[in-house]
Amino acid sequence: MKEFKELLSKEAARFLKWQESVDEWIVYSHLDADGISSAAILINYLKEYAKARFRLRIIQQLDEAAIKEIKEDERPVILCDFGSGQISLLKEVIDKRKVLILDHHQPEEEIKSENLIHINPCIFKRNAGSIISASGVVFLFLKECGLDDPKMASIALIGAEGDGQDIKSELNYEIFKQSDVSERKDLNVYGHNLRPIHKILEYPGSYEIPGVTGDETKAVMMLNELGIKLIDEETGEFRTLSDLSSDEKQKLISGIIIKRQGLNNPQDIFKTVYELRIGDLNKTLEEWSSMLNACGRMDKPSVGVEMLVEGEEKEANEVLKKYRNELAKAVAWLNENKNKIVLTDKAAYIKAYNEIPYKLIGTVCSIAALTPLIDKEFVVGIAEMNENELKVSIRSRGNGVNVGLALREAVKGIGQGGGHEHVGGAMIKKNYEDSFIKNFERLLNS
Ligand SMILES: [Mn+2]
Repeated sequence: MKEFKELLSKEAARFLKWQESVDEWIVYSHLDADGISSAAILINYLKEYAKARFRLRIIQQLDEAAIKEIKEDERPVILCDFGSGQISLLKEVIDKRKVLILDHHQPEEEIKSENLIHINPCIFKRNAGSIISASGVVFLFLKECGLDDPKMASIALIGAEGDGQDIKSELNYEIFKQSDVSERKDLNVYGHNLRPIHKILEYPGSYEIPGVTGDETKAVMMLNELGIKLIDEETGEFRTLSDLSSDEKQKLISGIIIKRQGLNNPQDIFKTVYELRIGDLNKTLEEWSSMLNACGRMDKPSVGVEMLVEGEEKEANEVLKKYRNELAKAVAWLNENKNKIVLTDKAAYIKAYNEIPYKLIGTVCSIAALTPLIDKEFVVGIAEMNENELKVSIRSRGNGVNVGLALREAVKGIGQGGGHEHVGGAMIKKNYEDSFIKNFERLLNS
């Protein structure tokens, strides 16, 4: 990625020059974990290094409404985790004001302008969006502008985790080496610091504990047999994996492996766990990113930004609880309404409309794509955004079709959308649902 590095340093010089004449920016970022991490790094830079003022807006999509809002403003603009795919819609803004785009989605077209700085590794390498996050792009760019802070490198990796990326990819690993994130081999489960241990045994994730998986009572019994206490006597709360002493941890690991004897790879229960401490909070990157994601989806992105900046989690934990309830409701709805899933050769269309909040439909599709619930290569969710528009989310299990590109093509003229190889999102006008499905099906089968 030599060309990308050259772009970073060349454009950093221009951005520093811009700062001499700008004292207030408007910043737009995406409301997922990557977008919120991007925003946290960027506003830290604007405050501490550029000494500039800003107004921050965190939104689900850079749609027409958002672009209209940008057009009506007069301040120069910074866009994170979107913008590359909407450059043609931003032409008018770029003609008049300075625009900085820090993104990792497939660019739509390239515009050359004195008013535009466009930082995106996909300009040089297709699908680079899966080897570095927007927060990683923000970090690497601002580093060239003088940012020097391991905490910001760490936050960039929360974004990478949120976008499902490999922390060992070339660019992410470079950021990792500058961060405070630690790595260790540990149990391959989600929620080392977040979930009660018996819940982890009940749903360990990618492997099975025969006789225990799926059965909460058996999970509790297993802990009893191993002599591991379920509840912390002092606080009265459920203990998490990170509360275990190393002796207890060892007992638990052997207990799991013993129960897995007879399976092909009984020892196959480990992975690299990345952990980050901010203030008094110690969490895995997965946990940080799911908390940010919850804050975004529940319309409380600023709670997420504050958690990262202040290392304070009380409010974020409440948001996470509410989010999990909402999500459980949505998944329950899907289970009870399988008859509303329209199946084609390759895809399943979940027509949820107003039964699932549109901000949750993408997550519901991810869950559906990860479970045996839906057995198709492409899971497409459709939910109501407002009176006139539908939100479309797509997840694929991996095959030759690039979801982001196919989706962009399928909504041409009837909406807007894009994404990455396996993940896509769009909004379309309500009356055009059928033509979207027809277009998408044609692309899947061509
Ligand atoms: Mn992203």
